[in-house]
Amino acid sequence: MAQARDPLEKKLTAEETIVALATPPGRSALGIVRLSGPRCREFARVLLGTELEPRRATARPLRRGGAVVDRVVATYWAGPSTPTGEDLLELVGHGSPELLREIVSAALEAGARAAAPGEFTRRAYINGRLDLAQARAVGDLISARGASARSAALRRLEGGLSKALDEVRAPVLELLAALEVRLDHPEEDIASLSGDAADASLKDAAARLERLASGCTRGRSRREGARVGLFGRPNAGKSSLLNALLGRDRAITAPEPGTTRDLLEEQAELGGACVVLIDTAGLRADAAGPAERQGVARAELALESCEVAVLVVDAARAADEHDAKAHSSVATAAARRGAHLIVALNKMDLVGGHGAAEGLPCSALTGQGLAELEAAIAAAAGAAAADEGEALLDDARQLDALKLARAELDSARAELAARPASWEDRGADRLRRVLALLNEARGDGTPEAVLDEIFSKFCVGK
Ligand SMILES: Nc1nc2c(ncn2[C@@H]2O[C@H](COP(=O)(O)OP(=O)(O)OP(=O)(O)O)[C@@H](O)[C@H]2O)c(=O)[nH]1
Ligand SMILES: [Mg+2]
Repeated sequence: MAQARDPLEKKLTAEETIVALATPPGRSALGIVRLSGPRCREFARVLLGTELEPRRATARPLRRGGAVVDRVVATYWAGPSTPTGEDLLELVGHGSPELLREIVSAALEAGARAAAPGEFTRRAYINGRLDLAQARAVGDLISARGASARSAALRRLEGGLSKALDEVRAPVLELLAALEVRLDHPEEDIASLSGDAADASLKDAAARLERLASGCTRGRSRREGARVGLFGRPNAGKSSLLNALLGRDRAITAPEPGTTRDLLEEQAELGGACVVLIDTAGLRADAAGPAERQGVARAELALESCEVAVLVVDAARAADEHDAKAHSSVATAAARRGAHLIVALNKMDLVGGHGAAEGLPCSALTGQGLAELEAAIAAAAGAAAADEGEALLDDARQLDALKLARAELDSARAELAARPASWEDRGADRLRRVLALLNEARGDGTPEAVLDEIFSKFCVGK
């Protein structure tokens, strides 16, 4: 578990006990009102008229101004081994919005303060129960759409970043300790540290850092879903396929070629994968007029940014040279960028028997082959997310800290090689800086404004 952060910040907020509805507003079987802070136990006494035993769910009538509001199940946990690192009180009431509002009001009247968005998670962060990557993962987990985004957020919530940083920290700390003993006690006859051993430790730390940094590529496709573009010749049925995959009429389709001009992006969950589906203008060199030409340019741009390219082919037409050229340009761009290519042979309902071309036969009109197409997109999107690595960290500032730490280690090695005899002093300085940078990479010392921005995206009660 990470250590507690800035003691000043802790003091500023720790005195107040916060309250919020933890379940979505609206009618449901049950609703949960949650409190966190030092006065939870006292509030439980006021609201429920009884002393709660820690970790023991107790059914009690909850009163506001003498009148019973609801019969709730209350559980009290004593900090600091709670999710927020503070005392926690959970009140499970019946799921009526009016009633739950009453419970929150009763807590406010008892002296609690209404929680700001994300404040529970923020307290967990302040109290060292979560590192910043984990705190973000909480938000990602709640908003994650699709199984793969969910499992990625869960992995980050398990604290991958702090663990990975601890692994880098270990050899650095060990070496620094060895150096400091010699620096602090020059009079004592401690065998001088072998240059080889020091270099091995530095090299080890640098290698661990490298592994971590390479796993920290931007996790965009994990958050929003892989970008899946539909490309192909005008009239091939790209917009029709988009609509069929989404299950609703999102894009305009029409019998004449050149219908779609703008890029059209839509989030969707396909076969358990969260994706951003992108409809594009049909690719053709002889676009009619400036709007269509711009559309083609935008399609080409989208081809440069998607992780999965679906080449939509009109299987009912014999391919002419323009088709062949457009198809090969999509395939070439995908191969060059390492994007996954899927060929959809559309309009199979118009083709007698099986077409000769390779790809997934389907029809936007009849729905034939769409399940297979969806599965292929989901598999490619999953593979694209895996290509990205663990994405433990995607904050530019934290990534920079990792890069700087790496540079410090490299400089330390270079200095050690150049001047092994007088290296210890400077080496210790560098290692201290590496440790500070590793803390920064974990999110320690993140400016208040950045924290505000992160936690304000949470919902109240989280
Ligand atoms: N029979 C049949 N017609 C289809 C199928 N898919 C699309 N169409 C028709 O083909 C025409 C073109 O479809 P769109 O979806 O607009 O094609 P597009 O690729 O988006 O075309 P542009 O936007 O002009 O590039 C429309 O008349 C659709 O109804 C299909 O699977 N079978
Ligand atoms: Mg279209």
